[in-house]
Amino acid sequence: MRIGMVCYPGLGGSGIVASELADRLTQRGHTVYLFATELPMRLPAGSPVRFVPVEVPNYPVFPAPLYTLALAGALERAIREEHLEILHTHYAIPHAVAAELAAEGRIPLVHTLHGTDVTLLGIDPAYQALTARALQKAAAVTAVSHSLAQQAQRIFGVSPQVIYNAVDTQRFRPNPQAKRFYAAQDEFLLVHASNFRAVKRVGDIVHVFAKVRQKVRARLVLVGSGPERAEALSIAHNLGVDDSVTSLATAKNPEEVIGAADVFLLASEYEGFGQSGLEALACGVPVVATRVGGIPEWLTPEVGRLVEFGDLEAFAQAVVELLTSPNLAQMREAARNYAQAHFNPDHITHQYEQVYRLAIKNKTFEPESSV
Ligand code: GMT
Repeated sequence: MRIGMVCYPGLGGSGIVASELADRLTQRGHTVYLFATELPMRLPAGSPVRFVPVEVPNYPVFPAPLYTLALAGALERAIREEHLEILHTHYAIPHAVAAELAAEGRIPLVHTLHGTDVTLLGIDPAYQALTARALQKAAAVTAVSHSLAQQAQRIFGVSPQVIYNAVDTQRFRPNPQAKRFYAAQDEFLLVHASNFRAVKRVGDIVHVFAKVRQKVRARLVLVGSGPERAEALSIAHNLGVDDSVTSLATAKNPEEVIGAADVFLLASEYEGFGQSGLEALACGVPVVATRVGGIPEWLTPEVGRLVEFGDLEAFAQAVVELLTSPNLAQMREAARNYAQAHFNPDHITHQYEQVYRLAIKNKTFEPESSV
């Protein structure tokens, strides 16, 4: 198939899912054009995916750069000149509307919902109606968890097919020998990785860490960067634990740190799926996370603990319980086996291929009316 794929290029989970999927599709013989404003960070070096940069020209008359229109223009051109057979967008806003504008019923559209495109931006009156219309007209809509699919039904009136995210267990693997770079021999290593947006509640992670430190010797590594990073570090300072907190803002290979951890922490207020937690499991690292969104769909008691959002005392207790559990080694092994068995990239790529094939076969995407 000749597939067009659209994503955001930064450290966000949807860009990671899209880039890795695009690459795997090329390995299975498809031609994939990946549209983004910059080369997506997780696109493997040397990948045969054809990256199409979306240039967003600005002009003093415009109140802001016209990303949606520029993207639609790039997609329209590729449909005509590269003969795309299907277009798959990641993160609905504004990609679903841009794709519809570009395709006008000529090729089927598939949209994957990831999280805040439904729960936060999806309920914004500025975006809701047009996004709902675009999703309803699509050949297929998928969501990364059942929880998110239910929200999409309520907010956009669509019934997405659930396709869980995959994890690359070659890349995300145990790396215990690196622990010595971050913690002393008698210290536990706790790791959190994210894009430090408010929804990730990194401040809560630091509060939890301070509580854990009252019980066991431990260090915290914060991997990644974003708007809440400075605030999180200032909380560490105010709580007097900054000496035990390391911030790796520009880690190129987060898996090397995550793979060295004893426990991974995810305190989010919401997660459509929670990709970083799954990556930790693949590294053989048990996860303590909040019971929100799609997380309870993959975080089982055999590989981690769920705690109620905002209950920092219970969070810290769960972390200490795991760290001091005689079953920790067993749990580590179980975590990796579980990630390998249930979130296998080949299996998940095949699920998307089936969605594409069906969409192309059922060509029910003619324009509703033509002028
Ligand atoms: O929805 C977002 O916040 C953005 C999105 C992204 O692009 O970073 O992240 C979402 O997609 C990931 C991949 O499917 C999920 O693992 C994340 O849970 C989800 N983030 C949120 O829902 C907050």
